[in-house]
Amino acid sequence: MKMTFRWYGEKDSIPLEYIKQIPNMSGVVTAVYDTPVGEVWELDKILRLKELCDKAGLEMEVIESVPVHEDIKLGKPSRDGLIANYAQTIRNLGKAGVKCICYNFMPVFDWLRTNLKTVAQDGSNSLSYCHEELMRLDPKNLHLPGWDESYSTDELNALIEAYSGVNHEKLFENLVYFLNGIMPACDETGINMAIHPDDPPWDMFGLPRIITGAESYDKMIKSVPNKHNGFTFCTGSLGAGRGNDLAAMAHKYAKRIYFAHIRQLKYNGDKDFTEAGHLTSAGNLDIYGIVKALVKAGFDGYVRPDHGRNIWGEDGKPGYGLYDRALGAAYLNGLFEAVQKNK
Ligand code: CS2
Ligand code: MN
Repeated sequence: MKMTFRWYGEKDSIPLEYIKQIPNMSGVVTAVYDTPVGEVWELDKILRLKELCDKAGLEMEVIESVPVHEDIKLGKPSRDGLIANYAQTIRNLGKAGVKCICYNFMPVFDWLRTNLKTVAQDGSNSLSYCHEELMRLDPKNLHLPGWDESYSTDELNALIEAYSGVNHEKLFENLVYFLNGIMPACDETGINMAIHPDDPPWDMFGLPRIITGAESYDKMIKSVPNKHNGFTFCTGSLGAGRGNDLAAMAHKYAKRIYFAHIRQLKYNGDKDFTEAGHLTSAGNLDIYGIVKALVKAGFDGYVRPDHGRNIWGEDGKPGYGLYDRALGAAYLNGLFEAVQKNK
């Protein structure tokens, strides 16, 4: 296992030096943020990022994310050119020593929450999701926490409309088409693709979501058996689906899980949840059981503490402050060490 930490590049308020000071930190998970989706990431930009990491004594072996253009998900004719660009980005990342790319295939939106700063009794705050509140929003005039800067209302409506002809099967076919198009670049560079599950794992505003649990994992492996087609096992995303047995999934897919995002949820009702500190005792997911299942089944990938709370007065990017994620990393280091020694 290699412990990593997400870093939003030079604009991140958390300096690499601080990240390096977290015990057992092998590297950062980052991305080139100023290239429009669909265009090739220039080698120079990638190497500049790598140089910053090198100087801080941190590896840059994991990228999160190389975003997938909506035209690829929609299966538009322009997709072939966009897939060729994606493959070129993979080759450029390979030249910089990248080993794993996290991506997702969610239409229009990535993660969805209804509140980014839900205050807990102890004064900390975290992200939360309330299904009823989301259902009350006007789908023609959507304003979602964290997404208002990404699209204008017209753009958003046009994009949602474009998906009316894309059901779950079609979206999955488009994913397979995309993967088959990039696997040669992965074979050449040795890079593993690690799809992030849908967050939360159910349809939203009539938009299909297809990476929701064990069935989706089986279908993906069957459709694209190449070993470079693998998973980002995000416990918070999958764990919002009450039917997912995370320890069983961790055990079954350990060798295809190239990247693990570990975080905790506290359930409120059937679909609702609030994100919590990483400890097993802080929520409903058995973090210890998940780590144990991963280790016992031979998991050898990258791990990062996923979303943390804002604590100690920090006003960090929602989910991505320094303190609680550092505590999460420390806790996960302890769990991994204990489980490994008892293996
Ligand atoms: C992440 C996702 O912050 C988060 O919620 O887990 O945004 C993740 O980076 C993407 O879905 C990966 O493509
Ligand atoms: Mn995640």
